[in-house]
Amino acid sequence: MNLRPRLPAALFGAALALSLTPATVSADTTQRPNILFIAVDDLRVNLGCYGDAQAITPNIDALAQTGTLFDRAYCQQAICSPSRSSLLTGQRPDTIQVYDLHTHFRKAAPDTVTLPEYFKQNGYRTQGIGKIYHWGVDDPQSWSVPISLVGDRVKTDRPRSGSYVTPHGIEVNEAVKAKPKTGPYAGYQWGLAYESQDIPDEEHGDGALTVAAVRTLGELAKNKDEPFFLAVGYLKPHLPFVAPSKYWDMYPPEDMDLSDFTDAPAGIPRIALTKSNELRTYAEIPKDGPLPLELQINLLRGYYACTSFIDAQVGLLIDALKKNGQWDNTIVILWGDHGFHLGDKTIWGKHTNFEEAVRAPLIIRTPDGTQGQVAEGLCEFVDVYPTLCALAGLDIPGNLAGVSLQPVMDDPAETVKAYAFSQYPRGPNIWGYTVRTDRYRYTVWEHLRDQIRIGVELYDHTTDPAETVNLAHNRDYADTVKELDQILDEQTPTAFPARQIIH
Ligand SMILES: [Ca+2]
Repeated sequence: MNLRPRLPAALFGAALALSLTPATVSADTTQRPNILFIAVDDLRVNLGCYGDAQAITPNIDALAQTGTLFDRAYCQQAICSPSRSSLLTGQRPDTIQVYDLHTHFRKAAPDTVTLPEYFKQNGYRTQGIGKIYHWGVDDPQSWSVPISLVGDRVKTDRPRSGSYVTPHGIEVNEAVKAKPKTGPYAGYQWGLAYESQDIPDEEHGDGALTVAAVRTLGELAKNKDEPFFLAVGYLKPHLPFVAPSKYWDMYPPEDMDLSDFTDAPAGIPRIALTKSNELRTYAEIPKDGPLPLELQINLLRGYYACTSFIDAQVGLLIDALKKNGQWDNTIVILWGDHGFHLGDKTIWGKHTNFEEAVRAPLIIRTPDGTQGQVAEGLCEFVDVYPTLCALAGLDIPGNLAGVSLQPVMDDPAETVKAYAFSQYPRGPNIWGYTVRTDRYRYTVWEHLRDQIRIGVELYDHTTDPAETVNLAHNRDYADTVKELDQILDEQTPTAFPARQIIH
């Protein structure tokens, strides 16, 4: 996949059409802008507006054409809860001490004022639908009303997604629920990793979230005295890759671009890789070793189908804003909580410090902002909190780790930071710390208890955007490694406040 920005000419037509849509202005234009905050689980930059030629994502592409696409936005840790907790508190993982899926940020930082909570304190009605915080670590004080995790479920007699008879003739949910010790599903935790059925969107979990979100936007439109911060969190394209068959039909297997199925980078420390363990908990996925090509093609199709499914949901949200007369007074932000490896470097999943895992989509549009611009400077997800404050005209709290991206939205040639930092653990005492500069990605893996450096990686993005060759031990780059090491150490107190510099 081409990782550089690409804005197809055809999209400019879409943008023009949008700009000519008759404006329906809110009754009270003096009030603060509303926020529609769309979180998408495990969404990498496999979007048309990010230059992915095989992605069919017209609605997100059109959204990007109404605002600013941040081409190099990085999460702070490539897994759900640490990334989300970081973005929603505006703090780095080391500050809130959230590195896993079950630790709540209020354990280490009880007095944190979260992004939605801050808006609530400033007169907003804050409401959540779907997956905003990770499951089980919701933050009730963030919301004006309790979050709705499942949306408006549709009653149906049809078999639900997951109730599925495999080619082996075994009903998957039953087989996996029983955790059979023998047979084809022995030891698996979940059902199938991918699935398609010819059923309406709203019979899926994400479709039900859209129904609830559209209903809620309609209700909010009746209360013009109170601005809203509505967070909608979609579950796909997170595993399992389940989407209605019409989205699968967009991606015939023979048309899939398989060029990203690559080997591990040359000269890499083993610890940088994963064994794709999350995927391997799903039925019919080999417990170890390489995946058969046909399976990988179906997984790829499934990921793209789920992405197009979510794209359609985003389109329905935008349609609702326009129909309700909210579009001209609503800031829309769309972000994926981290990236995802789709067979590149032999990996299926996240949980790494590579570009594919830490880079994720970030698109922000304001009603009066410049349309269709691409910001190529580095930014981090900790920047989202101060940015939304600035755009809504709220004071930026002084303790946040990030900076406002508003100057970039005013002039996309602006850059507000020289480095983007991410981190990933490989056990209680083993950490990978990574810094992205304009040109390089530099990563160190360190064993804190044993005080040893396990491995070092350097990738030159001017010649190797897919990070296929580790240059850390190449003599020609010795000075670069030294310089980046120094930057990492100098920035550690703010970038990784829990890191112990051991070399
Ligand atoms: Ca996620």
